[in-house]
Amino acid sequence: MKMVFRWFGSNDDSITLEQIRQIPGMTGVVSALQDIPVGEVWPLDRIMALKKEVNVAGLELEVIESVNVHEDIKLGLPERDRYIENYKETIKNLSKAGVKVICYNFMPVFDWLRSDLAYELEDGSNVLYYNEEAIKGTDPVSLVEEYQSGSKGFSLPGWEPERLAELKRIMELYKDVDEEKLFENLKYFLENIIPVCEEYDVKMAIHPDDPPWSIFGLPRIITNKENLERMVKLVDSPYNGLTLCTGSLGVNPDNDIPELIRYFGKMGRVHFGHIRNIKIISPGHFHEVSHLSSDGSLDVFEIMKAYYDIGFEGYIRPDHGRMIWGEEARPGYGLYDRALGATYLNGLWEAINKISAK
Ligand SMILES: [Mn+2]
Repeated sequence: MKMVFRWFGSNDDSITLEQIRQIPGMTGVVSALQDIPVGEVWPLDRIMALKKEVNVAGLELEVIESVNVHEDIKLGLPERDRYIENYKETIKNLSKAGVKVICYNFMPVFDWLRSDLAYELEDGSNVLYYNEEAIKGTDPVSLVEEYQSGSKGFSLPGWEPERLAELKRIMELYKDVDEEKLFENLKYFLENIIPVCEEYDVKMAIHPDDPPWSIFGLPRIITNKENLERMVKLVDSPYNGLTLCTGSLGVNPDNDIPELIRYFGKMGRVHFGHIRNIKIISPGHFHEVSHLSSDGSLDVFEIMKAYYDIGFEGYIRPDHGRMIWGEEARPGYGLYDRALGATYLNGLWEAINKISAK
C-alpha cells in the first residue's frame, strides 16, 4: 500500500507540497493539470514540469486524478472519436512521466454532488452534506450557481466553468441516453483506450458515481457490485480497473465495502483506494465525518483489513475530510483532517500488519 494525498497544483490549492511532505508516511501526491480544457491533450512539457515540481518536494507523482472524459464520449456523439484520440495521447504523455494510474469517472454532466458544502457539525467543524429532498427542490443551474459562490474561490473538480456554460444544452442531449446507452458508450471508450494503456503500462481506475444513484433524471452506472462487475468485464483487462471510493459507494448501505475490496481486489482490478467515512442519517440523506469508524457508518478497520488481506500494493489516499481548526480551503480538501485521516489509516495498517505477523 502506498499512501498518497490529493493536491490540486500550486495555482489552485491552499496546501503546499512541503506541508504534504510532512504528513507521516506520505509517499506522493495525486494531481492533475486542472486548467487543460476537457477533451484536449495534456502536453508532455506541462506534465513533466508538474512531475519535477512534485519530485523536488520529495514526493512521487504516480497517480493522476482526474483526466476528465469529454461529454461527447459519454453521450456517444460523432465527435467522440477526436476526443478519444486526444485521450490516448494524454495516456502516452502521462506514461512518459512515470504515471501508473489514471482515475476518471463516467458521470453524466455532474461530478460529485452535495446539497451543502459546509454543514456544521456539533463540534464546530463543517462537512459536505447531502439531502435528496434539497436536491429535488432545486434545478441544476441554481445548484451550480450556489456551488460557485460557496467554493471559496477554488474551482470544484468536475465543475469547470467551460462545462457549466453548456449545462442546459447538455442536459437536453441526455434525454436520449439511458443506463444501457451509457454502458455502451463506456464500452466504446474503453475498447479504444485500453490497448494503449496496456502498451504504455498505465492503469485506468474508474471512480464510482457520487452519490451512487440517478440525479436530475440523469443515468448513473458505477453504483453497486453488479454494475462494477459489468464495468470490469466490458473490457477484460487488468488495465480496466477501479478506484474504490468507500464514501461514494458506502452511502448505499447495500454496498458492503470490505466485501467489494476483497472481491474486486482479488480479481486484480482495484488500483486506487479512496478512503473516507460518511454518516447515513436516513436513505438519501448523509453527511461526511472524520475518518474514525465510530464517527460514521463505515467500519474503517474492516476496510483496511480487507486491503491488507488481499495484499494490496496499489495507492490509497484519505478522501474528503472535515474543515477543522479554522482552516479555509477547498470544500472537502483541507489539510488538517485529511492528514489526520492518513495518520489513522497508517496506524490501522501498522496494527493489522504487526498483529498478523504474530
Ligand atoms: Mn472518492
